[in-house]
Amino acid sequence: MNQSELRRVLSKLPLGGIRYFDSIGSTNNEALAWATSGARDLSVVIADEQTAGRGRLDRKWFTPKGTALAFSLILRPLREEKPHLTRIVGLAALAVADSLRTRGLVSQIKWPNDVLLNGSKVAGILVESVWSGEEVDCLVIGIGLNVLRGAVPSPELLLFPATSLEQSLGPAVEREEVLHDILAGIIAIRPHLSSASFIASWEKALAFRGEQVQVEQGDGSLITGKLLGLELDGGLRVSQEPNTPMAVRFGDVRLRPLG
Ligand code: BT5
Repeated sequence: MNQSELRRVLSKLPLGGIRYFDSIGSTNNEALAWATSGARDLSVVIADEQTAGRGRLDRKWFTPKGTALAFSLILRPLREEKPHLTRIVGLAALAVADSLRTRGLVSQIKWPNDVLLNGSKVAGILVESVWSGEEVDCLVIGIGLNVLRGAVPSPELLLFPATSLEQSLGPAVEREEVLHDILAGIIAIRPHLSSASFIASWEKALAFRGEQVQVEQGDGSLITGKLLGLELDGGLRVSQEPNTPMAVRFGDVRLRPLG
């Protein structure tokens, strides 16, 4: 990444600080350490390559050099944001979706943390927290976005098909500009975190809404039912057969296999 161009583009935003790495293990690890040692609100860690990028549940996230966006934004939640921190993953997903929409692309959010283009994963989000006693002190929003084709791992490494912006837009995508737009989106949407319209926009962007899905929960158990929408805390509302709506708070959504 061209660092001076990166800093020039990002200078338009009210960021708390910027740390850039040509190569790093995981930007989330760096951001968690920085948050613990007093990083300001809206500090951001950006890397051109990750050698130990992480997904949820210790899954790997691949970020080959020069092909993708991999960054972690530190938020120090305001008092009024603290009751709504389970919505932060939606904030990040909506900001990614908006940055794609301004480029003419319609994406969908695969609950809880994936952004899909044409049914394939183009971005993943990992939100982690730093606690101070019983309270969340900081959140780290890690976002990985496949920009060039070379960012997309080979299919045998994947749980779900993946794609890149290049596959929809061609190779002339400026990573710095996309990063700017996602960060600007997070900053712009953040004041609406507690509103009903926030949940409505998130819900509107959900993939598989109204369809039969299977959700694998954190403990490996499966729930099958119709994806109805979101709970107020950002959990998934699924109607299990015959007709008992329930909330899922951690899991991976798959379309239910036919038959
Ligand atoms: C995620 O987890 O999708 C969260 C990914 C977050 C990555 C960012 S990059 C910046 C920051 N620093 C980090 O270390 N992490 C964050 P999950 O839903 O658990 O999905 C992980 C799965 O996605 C893997 O098991 C693979 O199947 C698949 N995967 C890995 N790399 C991918 C890629 N580049 N594109 C699409 N899918 C990928």
